[in-house]
Amino acid sequence: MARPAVLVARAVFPETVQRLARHFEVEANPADRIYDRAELIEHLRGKAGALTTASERIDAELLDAHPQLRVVANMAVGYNNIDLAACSARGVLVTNTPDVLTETTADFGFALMLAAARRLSESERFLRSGAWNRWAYDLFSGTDVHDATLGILGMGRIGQAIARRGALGFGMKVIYHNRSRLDPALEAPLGARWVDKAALLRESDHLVLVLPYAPASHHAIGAAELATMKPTATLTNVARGGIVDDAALAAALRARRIAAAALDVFEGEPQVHPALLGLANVVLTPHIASASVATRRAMAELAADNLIAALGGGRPPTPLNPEVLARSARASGA
Ligand code: 8YV
Repeated sequence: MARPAVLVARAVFPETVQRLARHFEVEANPADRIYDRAELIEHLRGKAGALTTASERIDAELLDAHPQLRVVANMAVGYNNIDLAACSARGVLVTNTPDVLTETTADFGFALMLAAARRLSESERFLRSGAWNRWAYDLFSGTDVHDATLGILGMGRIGQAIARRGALGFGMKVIYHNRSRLDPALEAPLGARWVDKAALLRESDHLVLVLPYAPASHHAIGAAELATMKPTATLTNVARGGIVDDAALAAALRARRIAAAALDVFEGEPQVHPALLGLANVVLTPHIASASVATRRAMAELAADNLIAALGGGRPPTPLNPEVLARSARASGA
């Protein structure tokens, strides 16, 4: 029987591609060209599976062009690049890569928060420019992180991992807002307290965004929300571009409406709002929160595990729409 064909849409570890090639006819993309829509549709021709990243948009139009496509394995925990309902409606299984990136992403979120609060990038740029010629009592004085109030918007796995770092490592008071409250058994060791969004904005010294992007979270932080934050507060976004209104944030930072921000994700990335680029009090990184070598390997391997299991008729480790599996099991009489 012919082996299924799969597309690895972006460059990944060669070992992962080699592993997939033991199971499938693989079309890889070692040059790491980012396919535009027409190219992606073209490259998916004849493919039963695809290993995608956040840069590939999988929607109804693309699915309708490829009725043979059965599995989309996204190498990311976030999946706002995929129309999950459209996939489910067409029996296409979708998987993501949760858990393996939780601690690495939390490390980076915490690092960004520290960098914003203690003005790390700004002061380093100053030193490198040759402008440092003396100590001064107020040179780059920032805001303390220890003992401060850490606010978390979106208290999923990564939010909880950031809260652990804050509560247990830095003695921070943790407040959070989430659609649903955590189990008290999870709240207790962190001393974490659920608050409504208005209180979260008002009370946080350092607010970290870790919620998934969805139409409902579009511009969850805009001018109105920023206006209610403390003028000494910092804002960190390791979630998705579009959750913050970047233009409104730039205006708030310029007006010192809040003290500083740190952003790893942007609306329309890799484009960055030009107003942000010109500001000293914002730390900007190119969507690298999950980028430790070990974690990126684990993400690639988990995406491959998912493809291999799903196209082999097994149960993939991390399905997003397992109802599709149940349906195909029924259809095959399994
Ligand atoms: C990925 C991420 O690197 O997992 C996510 O949701 O944002 C990052 O870890 C990126 O999305 C590439 O797919």
